[in-house]
Amino acid sequence: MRISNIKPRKILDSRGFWTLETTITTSEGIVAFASVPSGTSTGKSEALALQAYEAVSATEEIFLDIAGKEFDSQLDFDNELIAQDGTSNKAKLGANSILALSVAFCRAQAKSKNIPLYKHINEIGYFSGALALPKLMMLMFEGGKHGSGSIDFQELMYVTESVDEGVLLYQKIKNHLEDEHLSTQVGLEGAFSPRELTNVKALKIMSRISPITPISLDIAQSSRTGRGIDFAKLFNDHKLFSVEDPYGEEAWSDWTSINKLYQSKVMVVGDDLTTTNPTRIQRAIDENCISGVIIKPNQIGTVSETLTAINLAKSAGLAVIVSHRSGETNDDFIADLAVGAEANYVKFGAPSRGERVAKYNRLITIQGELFQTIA
Ligand code: 2PG
Ligand code: MG
Repeated sequence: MRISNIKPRKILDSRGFWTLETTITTSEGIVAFASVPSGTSTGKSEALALQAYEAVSATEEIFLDIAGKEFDSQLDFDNELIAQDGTSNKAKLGANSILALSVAFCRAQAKSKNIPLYKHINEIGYFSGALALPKLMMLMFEGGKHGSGSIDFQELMYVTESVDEGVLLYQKIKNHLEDEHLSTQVGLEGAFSPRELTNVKALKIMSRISPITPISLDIAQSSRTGRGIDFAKLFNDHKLFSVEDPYGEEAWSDWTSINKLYQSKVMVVGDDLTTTNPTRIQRAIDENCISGVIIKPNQIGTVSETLTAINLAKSAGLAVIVSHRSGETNDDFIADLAVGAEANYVKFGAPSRGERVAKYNRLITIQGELFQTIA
């Protein structure tokens, strides 16, 4: 595939910050686009994004090198971008400039093969071919850097089998808050963030509303200012399915301890620890730090490296959770990625803000295509 034209532009993300959208045109006349998200509680070892206006110039610079060149595969294309950048963390050309091109290329190839994007991802990642819908970690309450109240765990989620189930629970929580005259204000990812609630109170509401639905937490410890957490007490008092980023991003030995102690009971999930970076995921595997891993393409910067990270995680038996960022666009690529890469779970926020709903709605469309059903 050859790229004959590109058009990068600044667009807004869900927090009112500028981000990048890039449209490519291939010599076959295929047009494909991608826009990139960014985080609020970013891990220190994530690939670096440039300011949106700088990313526009960097994309134009990249084009000078790739224009008209033949690229046989995603890997071929991504390797060219990685080589042109030449840094270990995409600091020169920016993970945002590179990822927008990489995802647009992926879409263009799917279009050229005339197959759905998730199917194309399934093929280029050499996954098993058994396409299924992932389970959902659907966000109900949010705090820390994502909220504005006194909840300081970043995310409190229900693990549900379907969008239907998650949406029903979200509405039940909303009704409960209204009945209790608590605020239904939402945080960055559309979940409730009432000033009056604490971590424990929010957890209690979730257990009361649905005692049988498993609960997942993202502590986001590296971004937390609150006191250390007594995990023995937390796990004893609340039935938790998983806990993400329970310790700081460089506290490797603490991770090993908590994972060894609780791995039969609670899934320990790496996000800021692992940053979708195969080298860091390998270290987390070697040191037995985690049993699940968050996958965010913009943490590493190309589709190929994201697929490598997923395959590595799978080969070590880790659960794979494909995740959005707090600063999102309406791009729904991660829904196709999750299905195509046969992820176990997705984390797309609450079902209540356009940029989150875009991903859920794409999952519903894919579900319809795969199983001829409505969610
Ligand atoms: C996380 C993400 C998404 P952010 O920590 O898992 O919820 O947050 O995009 O702010 O890093
Ligand atoms: Mg996280």
